[in-house]
Amino acid sequence: MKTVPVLFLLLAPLLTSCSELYRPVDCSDIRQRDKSSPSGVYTIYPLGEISAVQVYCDMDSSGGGWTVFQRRMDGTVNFYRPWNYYKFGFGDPAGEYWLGLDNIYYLTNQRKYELLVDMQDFDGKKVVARYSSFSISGECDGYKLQVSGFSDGGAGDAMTNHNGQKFSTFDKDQDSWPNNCARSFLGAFWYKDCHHTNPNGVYRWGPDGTVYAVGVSWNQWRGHEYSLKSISMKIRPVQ
Ligand SMILES: [Ca+2]
Repeated sequence: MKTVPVLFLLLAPLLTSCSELYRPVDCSDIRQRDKSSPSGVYTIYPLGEISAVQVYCDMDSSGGGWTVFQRRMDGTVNFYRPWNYYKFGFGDPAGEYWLGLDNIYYLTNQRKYELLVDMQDFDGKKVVARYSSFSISGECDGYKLQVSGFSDGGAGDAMTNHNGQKFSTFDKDQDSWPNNCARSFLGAFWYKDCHHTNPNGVYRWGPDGTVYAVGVSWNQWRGHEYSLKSISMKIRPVQ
C-alpha cells in the first residue's frame, strides 16, 4: 500500500511540466505565448484536446493574433457547397478555406471577439472593415450572426446589414427572402434579402456584371459587380 503514493509523487512532475500538453484555443494564445511567432498555419483546440483543427494565423495585422475563419485569394477552392461543409469546414488553411461554423461557434462563445475583414482589389489597393463585437449562435439557432461596433478602414460597412441573420447554404435556406439567396448568388452566408457582401461567392477576376452579384463582393467598397482579388475574415479576443 505504501508504493502507490510514492509512484504518484514521482510521476506528478512529469505530468505537469510537459510542454507538449500546451493546447492553444486560438491564434491569440499562440501569439501571447511567443510574440515572435510568424503568420502561418497552426493547430488550435477550440474545444479541448479532441478538437484539433488547422487554421491560418495572421500575426501581422494590427498587433497580430488573428484567427482566420474565411479566406479567398486565388479561386482554387470551390465555395459553392452544401450545409455540412459549412458546418464542419473545408479547403486548405495555407490557402483558401472556411473554418467551419461549429468552430466559430465554439470560439466566440468562450471569449468576447472582435472581427477584422481585410480585402484587396486587382489594382493592389487594400482596405479593411473592423467590428468591435462578433459572435454566432449554435446550429439549433441557425448559427445566427451578432456583429456590431463598426469602424472604417476604407472598406465601408457591409456586415451590419447581416446582423441577426441565420446562416444559409443552397440546401438550407434560412434567409429572409421569399427565394433562395444562396442559390441566386452562388454562395453561402448570413444572407438577409440578400447581401451587401458575398465573400463565399464565385471567384472572378475583377469587374464582371455577366451574372448579377454572384462574385466575391463587398458592395460598400467596389460594388456588387466587382469580384475582389482577396478577402479574409478573422477574429481575436477583445483585450
Ligand atoms: Ca428564403
